[in-house]
Amino acid sequence: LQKQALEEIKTAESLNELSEIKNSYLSKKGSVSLMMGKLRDLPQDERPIFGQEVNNTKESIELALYQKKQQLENKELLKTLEAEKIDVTLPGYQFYQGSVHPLNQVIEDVEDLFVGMGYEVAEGPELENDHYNFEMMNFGKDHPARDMQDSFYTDENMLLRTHTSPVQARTMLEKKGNPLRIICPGKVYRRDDDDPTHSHQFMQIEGLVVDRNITFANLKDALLKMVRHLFGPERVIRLRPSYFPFTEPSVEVDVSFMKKDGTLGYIEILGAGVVHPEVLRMGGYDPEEFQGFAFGIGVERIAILKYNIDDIRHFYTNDLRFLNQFKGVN
Ligand code: FA5
Repeated sequence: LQKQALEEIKTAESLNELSEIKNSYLSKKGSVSLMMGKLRDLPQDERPIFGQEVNNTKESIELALYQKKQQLENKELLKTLEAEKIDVTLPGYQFYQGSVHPLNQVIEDVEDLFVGMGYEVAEGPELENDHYNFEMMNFGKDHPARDMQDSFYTDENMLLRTHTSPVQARTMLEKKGNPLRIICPGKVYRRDDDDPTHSHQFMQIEGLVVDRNITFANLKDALLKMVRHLFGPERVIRLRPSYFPFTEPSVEVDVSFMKKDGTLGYIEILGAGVVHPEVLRMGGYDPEEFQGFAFGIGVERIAILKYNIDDIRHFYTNDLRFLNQFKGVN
């Protein structure tokens, strides 16, 4: 029996075949078990020797099965490896890698600069309450300056924010009278006609610092640091006195650029000023103790100047011929 089993195992060609062989010898009704069953029919004194022999047979079959199984498994593994061989000399697939949108590159750059100066990044909703967008920013209900930011209202009280300044009010209330430094990038919306430097939806980065002993000099320092960081020392900047209901005094900052005809032009990149005492008071700060400065940067305008773009609309048409030029710029 043992000889026959070992012979069968030796010639088995697959794992399936091997498992059938195992069944036919070792299962409950297999030959080895049947043999063991014969034990009862034998005289008492022959039983131990017979039992021993059947056990030996069983063990040698098990061992042979085990060895053969390993051998067959190795063979199959080799077969799969052979079949799945990779030809490293074949040309690879091309992966198309995206790039960071130029406006996000500007935002990340400005954020990094201010975070390095201790500012926190804040956010606010794009669908904003009239209360935060205007009233907390010191525009009364019929304030004429509301016309400066012609708005998209969704109902009487809600509108698409016209600037990132409402985040100033939200942050002040959140900080409950404690000093703060924030930078807040985001989308804003106005009923402006689209042209090469205006879009009805554009991006701003708001900055706000509230602390003790803050003056206009701190604002000028922050703005100059930013402009130099973005454009280098050779650009000319111009500070113009301006008006916003939420800052006093207020300025607008223009940056020079070379026009197509070779003459110098200026593009307005931001509005800024010293926070109006009324805005501080509404935000929960005593203007006798605290002062602040704030600015709102036009992100597209920065990108236009930095990368010499001739039309703001390029940023929103998702033309890959345009976008691919910004791969790895930052
Ligand atoms: C404001 O929106 C003020 N909230 C800025 C501010 C913040 C002032 C904090 C003082 C303190 P203004 O409307 O000027 O201001 O817009 C700010 C900047 O956004 C502009 O300088 C310009 O760079 C950009 N901007 C304005 N309108 C558009 C537009 N339609 N398309 C693209 N950029 C625009």
